[in-house]
Parts: sequence; structure tokens; C-alpha cells
Amino acid sequence: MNMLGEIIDLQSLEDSRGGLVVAETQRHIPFEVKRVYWIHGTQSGVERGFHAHKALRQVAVAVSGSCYMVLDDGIDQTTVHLNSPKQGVLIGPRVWHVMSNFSKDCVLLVFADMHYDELDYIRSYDEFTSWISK
Ligand code: T46
Repeated sequence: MNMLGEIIDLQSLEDSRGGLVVAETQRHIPFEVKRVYWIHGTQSGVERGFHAHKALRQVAVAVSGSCYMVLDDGIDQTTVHLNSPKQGVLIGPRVWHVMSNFSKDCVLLVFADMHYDELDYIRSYDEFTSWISK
């Protein structure tokens, strides 16, 4: 069982030309990556997420800009400030999550261990709390 809001340090290489960040499967990303997507151009004041996944495991990295993510496992809640291209947050299954306060330049890159499947989403908080208590 992973810690709620576990931060993953990626490999960061910097020289006089700038930075290069590496995310390798098993070394930094604790699963085989099946899908990568990114969220960009989020308007000011917009909140996203408001769901949990039944089985999906993900790592989210703000490769540009910043945003906040609230993670809630039904018992504990934690807030993570994603503001570095060198770190990601692990979003386990059975974790309700909400992203907010996106900076204008925020690009939130997400590594996922399954292809997209809407049936894996729980998009109602009431359904989430009753599902995790089963
Ligand atoms: C998550 C957080 C961090 C697809 O068709 N394929 C995909 O791979 C994804 C990720 C989404 N979609 C569709 C589903 C919706 O019709 O794109 C639309 C927007 O997705 P959603 O409203 O779920 O976006 P967010 O920002 O609320 O959540 C996303 C991911 O969907 C979710 O898995 O954990 O980012």
C-alpha cells in the first residue's frame, strides 16, 4: 500500500544548457506505462478531477507551471503542490482526487498503467465512500 500523496523524485540532469528529466518504468514510475496524457491550457479558477479510479495507478508531473492536487482515500486527505518538473505524485487506485489552482502555463503530464476505461472511474463522492467501505 502506497502512502497517500507519495512524491516520486525523477532523475534530474542539469548542465549549462538547462535541464533534462528522466522517468523510467520500475525505477521511477512503479508500473508498466500503458498510456500517457497531459492536461494543458486550464482556465483560471477551473477545478478538475472529482473522481477516483477503481484500479488505475498513475503518476502526475507538472512538467510546466504548477497546480494543487487534493488526494482523499476516504479516511485521510492530503494536498500536494505540484510545482516541479522533477517530481511526480503517485495517484493510487481508490483515491478521490481534485486538481485546482492551475497556473496559466501548467502542463500536467500523467503516466497511467491502463488504457482509458470510463468504467474504471467513480465520479460521485457518495458512490466513492460507499464503494471503499465495502
Ligand atoms: C485523472 C486526472 C488526473 C479520454 O477519452 N481518454 C483519456 O485517456 C482521458 C484521460 C480522458 N478521456 C476523456 C474523458 C472525458 O470525456 O477526456 C475527457 C476529460 O477527462 P476528465 O474529465 O476525466 O479529465 P480530468 O482532468 O477530470 O481527469 C483526468 C483523467 O481523466 C483522470 O484519469 O486521474 O486527470
